[in-house]
Amino acid sequence: MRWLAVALLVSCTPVPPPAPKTFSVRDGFIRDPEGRAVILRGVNVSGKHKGPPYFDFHEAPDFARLRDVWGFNAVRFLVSWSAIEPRRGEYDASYLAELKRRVSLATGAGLLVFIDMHQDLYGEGFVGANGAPRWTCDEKNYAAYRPVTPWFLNALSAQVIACVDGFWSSADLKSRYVQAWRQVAIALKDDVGVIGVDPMNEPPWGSMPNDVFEKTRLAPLYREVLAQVRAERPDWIGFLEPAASRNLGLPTALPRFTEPNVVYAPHAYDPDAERGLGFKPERRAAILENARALKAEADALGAALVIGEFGGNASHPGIVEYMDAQYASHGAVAAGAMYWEDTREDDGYGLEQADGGLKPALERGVVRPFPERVAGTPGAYAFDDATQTLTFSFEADSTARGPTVLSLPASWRGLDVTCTGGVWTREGRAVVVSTSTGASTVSLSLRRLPE
Ligand code: IDC
Repeated sequence: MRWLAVALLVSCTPVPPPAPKTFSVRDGFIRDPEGRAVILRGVNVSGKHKGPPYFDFHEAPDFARLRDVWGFNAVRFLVSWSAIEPRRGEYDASYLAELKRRVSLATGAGLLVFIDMHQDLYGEGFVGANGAPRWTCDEKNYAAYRPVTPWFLNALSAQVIACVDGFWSSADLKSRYVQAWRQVAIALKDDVGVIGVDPMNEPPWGSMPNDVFEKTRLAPLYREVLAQVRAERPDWIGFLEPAASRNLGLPTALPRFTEPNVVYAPHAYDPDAERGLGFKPERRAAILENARALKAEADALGAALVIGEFGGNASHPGIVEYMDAQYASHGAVAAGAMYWEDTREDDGYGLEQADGGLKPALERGVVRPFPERVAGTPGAYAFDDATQTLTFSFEADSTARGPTVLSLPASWRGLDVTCTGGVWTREGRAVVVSTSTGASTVSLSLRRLPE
């Protein structure tokens, strides 16, 4: 009898609830289904995505190269409201089908994808601009527009501001926008490699003070977009940007969201480099300081931090130092970061030359090893270009299932590894670290051996 009672007791012990099979955000990091922290490093897949034909060159081998040769694990994939709803109330089914196909090529290559609804300078009606469809604003604004260079100064144009204000004060247009997002969610809902949405690129604040705008206009729109897409995919993470004013150094006033699974996804550029002046090495400290400020803002929001855009023109002076400073700034706060952009152009931000080869300066500055899955709480990661050494430490967490994984570019062959607190093995391109229960701090140093 006693044995039976014990057996019953054992068999009645409640089974712990199954871990979510999806990605989520907890304790300042994106978490994979195994509970490991995920650091996203990758590229913006953009280029021709901003205007017709709304896609660039990427087919399966191009996504495979990003993952298997350069070692990235993520893509910020650009879509355009103009492409989705070219005429009011009419969705372009062939665009949405091609979107599904292209995204499936990226996720099929092992990349995690989040979707960015892009806009620069309101929309397509303005020469050189992209985003909102032409029908969303009065033609007289487009006709009166006189563009200046560099492109971003056109945000001050009276006509652009008129259209921006028109959008934010129109319940009807905002509703069309969130319904366009719903179409994206319907198209991509079965793709498990799509992990979230970036509701609006660099939201323009128009004539309202930027902090009032973030609280009264932007945050409510984010909530509506999240509600719409989560009706299709409850697990999708919100990669939420501050107003574009953050690029001018103005801290965000976004409120903390009650919705779960939020990533703070600002952009980080050096203002002088953006104006085409190249990068001055003495600006490194400012880049590092800015990432620390962004991390503090993410913490205040209860969010993880992913820098949704950083990048530079490889033909301008100081590009290696610029990208090295960027990498150092991301590593110091264990943030994810997405290079702007993977397109093909000789004079521009494109990672690839017009003929398709990787630009050597960007290979040096951007194509670097990083910790991609961490069974615990990531500490800082850093890369020393002179000695070709990655250093990284983390606090192991025995509740995380699965090992810690560091992603290396395929060009990293010979390797010298020092590891304390764990046991490492090499598996193809990756270094895989397992931790015995009890070990808390794990420290790693990976040095690339000369060929
Ligand atoms: C840039 C492109 C450039 C294009 C311009 C306007 O690199 O070829 O002419 O947009 O469409 C951003 C924007 C992103 C910019 C990028 C680099 O989100 O669209 O791309 N940038 O300037 N914000 C700050 C920098």
